[in-house]
Amino acid sequence: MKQKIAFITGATAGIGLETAKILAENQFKLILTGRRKERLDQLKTDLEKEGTQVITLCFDVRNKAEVEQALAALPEEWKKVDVLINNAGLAAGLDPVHQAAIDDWETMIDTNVKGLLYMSRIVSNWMIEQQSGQIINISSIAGIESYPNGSVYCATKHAVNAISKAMRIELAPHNIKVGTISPGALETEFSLVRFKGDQQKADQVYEGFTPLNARDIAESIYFVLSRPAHVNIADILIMPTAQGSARDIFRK
Ligand code: NDP
Ligand code: 8X3
Repeated sequence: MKQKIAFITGATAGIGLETAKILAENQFKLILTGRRKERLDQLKTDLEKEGTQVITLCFDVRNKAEVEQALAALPEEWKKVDVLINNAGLAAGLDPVHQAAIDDWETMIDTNVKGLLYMSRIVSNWMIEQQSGQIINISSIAGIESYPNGSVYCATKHAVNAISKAMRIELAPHNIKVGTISPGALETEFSLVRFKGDQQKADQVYEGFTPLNARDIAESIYFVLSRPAHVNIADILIMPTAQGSARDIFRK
């Protein structure tokens, strides 16, 4: 049977990294991206040792020209992508609109919304050509609820949901599945990035309860990918047991 090709953005850490591992365990060929080349190189070495075929692409999803060039340079055989996981994303800052840094807004919008669109524009055309494929966009509980100080991050994830719903309708006639995964509190490098390297602030986010880990989400992604051809899971909202809503987390 032909091995499937999965394209994962943001595979150098967190959800993307664990998803790469779980898909490698399940015989996928992988195209993995991120901006940190050394991490991509290490991941490729590790996965290839286990027999997985891997192509790494080092680019910034915010840069349209870089995205276009990197994807255009893929060997033709590797453009027959079965699965696209638009995972690269981040929060920058946690501040009210009247105080937040405008650069942070631009970083989040350019990465979480525009980067996802640049990727989807190209890869969905490859999928249309083969009349099959599956796109999973990593959204968030922040795409369903808005919380104070998270206005623009929440807006980007609401946008991911809106784009995903429209794309599902657009691509259904082409036999392409589109869905989202919406995690709640999940310990990765996410908070370290949000608080710009302040480890203490990042650790506080996960104090007093057991957060989700990246493997929890990777397993859900694999569950969605392994459904029969006629089943498309449109969204999964996953929270830690201690979490009731984006703002309500029971801490001991
Ligand atoms: P991590 O910070 O651990 O990983 C983020 C990944 O995205 C890294 O591989 C990073 O790679 C990549 N990335 C970020 N910006 C860019 C960019 N401009 N160009 C290319 N790659 C980029 O965080 P998570 O794994 O937690 O985050 C993954 C997704 O999950 C995000 O979309 C996030 O919004 C979402 N999410 C996270 C939650 C959480 O609480 N952790 C909860 C809900 C959703 P590199 O730095 O090498 O470029
Ligand atoms: C990340 C989860 O609650 O920090 O998407 O927005 S949250």
